[in-house]
Amino acid sequence: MSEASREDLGWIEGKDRRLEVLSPAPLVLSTPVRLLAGKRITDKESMFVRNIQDLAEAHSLEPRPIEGWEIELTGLIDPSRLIIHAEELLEMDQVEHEMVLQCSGNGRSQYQGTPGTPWKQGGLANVRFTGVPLSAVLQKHNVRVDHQVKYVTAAGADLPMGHEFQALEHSLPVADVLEKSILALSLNGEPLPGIHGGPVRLVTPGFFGTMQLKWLARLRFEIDESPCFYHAIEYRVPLSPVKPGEQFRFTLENSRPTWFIRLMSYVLDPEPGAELAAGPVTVSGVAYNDGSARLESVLVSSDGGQSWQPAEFQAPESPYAWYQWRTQVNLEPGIREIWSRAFDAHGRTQPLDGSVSWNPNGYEWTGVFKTEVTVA
Ligand SMILES: Nc1nc2c(c(=O)[nH]1)N[C@H]1C(S)=C(S)[C@@H](COP(=O)(O)O)O[C@H]1N2
Ligand SMILES: [Mo]
Repeated sequence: MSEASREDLGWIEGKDRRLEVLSPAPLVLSTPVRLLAGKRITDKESMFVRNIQDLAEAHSLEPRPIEGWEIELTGLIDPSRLIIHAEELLEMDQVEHEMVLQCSGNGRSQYQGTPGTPWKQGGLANVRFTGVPLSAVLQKHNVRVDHQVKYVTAAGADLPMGHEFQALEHSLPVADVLEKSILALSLNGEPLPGIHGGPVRLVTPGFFGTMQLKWLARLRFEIDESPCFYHAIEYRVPLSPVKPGEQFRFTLENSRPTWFIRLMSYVLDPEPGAELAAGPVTVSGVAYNDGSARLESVLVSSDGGQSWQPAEFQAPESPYAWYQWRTQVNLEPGIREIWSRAFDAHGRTQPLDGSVSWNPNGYEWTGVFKTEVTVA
């Protein structure tokens, strides 16, 4: 364990100073609503950071050298071990995904009595990742994946630093990995910054942030899910509802990983706590899901859900990107809440009471979004 990984590594030069430090080590930075509002793409300066483990040499917004970076592939593949030299990816055809990057703990502070980082809505971004499909790399090297393989387990080069001193790794369903995962080399058209996983990140659109493994070093093709603490105990939700406060012992059988992004919408403008004049106000925000169905509508209420009006939006080209929506509401004087609620073509929506999906670690908040403003 490197000592540097345990201490506060300081501010990331170039990050917007308005980011809120939720933890100095491991580094967790939350993006204030005003830095997300009105922008289709979240710039690297405004992007949230969620390290479970720090990697001292990657504590920068600068790109990291790709020369000499290796990714080891093992498990039920033929050949049984393969080293990918990251430089070779530069020569291959690249694909781009505009996509939501969202921590599965985002919105946690709205649940009662859940431990962990008290995220409001700042663990969220919409960015462009570019890289080489993992399936193309396998094809290039004539790698055969055994038909028994069910999961691909990915790990970064970062060192364990949690109480459990286990290295972070996550397992993803092999079908999704072969269909969607890319070895990402760039972010918003520039070489991937160190703090966001450079030089190589495993990016699988439609999956929660924790599954987007930074500083990719190892991939294992396996029958079983990883027993790693962060995959087998944390970053999971029970398969059946648990009452708030109830004890729950996580096993691989009674729970599932926080894999697919849940349907969500947010009011980004006005920002929470804004002071406004009475009358018509333009309200705007974003909405998205896991990319498996288009959004059908976003409804907005300024009277506590008694009446709802549809917002306008245009579907983005990428199914994994957020939709930007806007509408006008009429605000009466007083303390008011502006609510937003999205619906998708699978018939999914945000429950009026988000606490119905309460789970012991407070993941996957998907309740109706509520912003409080003061109207004079
Ligand atoms: N190697 C590695 N990958 C990681 C993490 C980490 O600590 N180490 N944190 C994960 C979590 S929980 C999230 S939400 C996202 C955050 O991505 P960002 O820091 O680029 O915003 O990275 C994920 N990938
Ligand atoms: Mo996360």
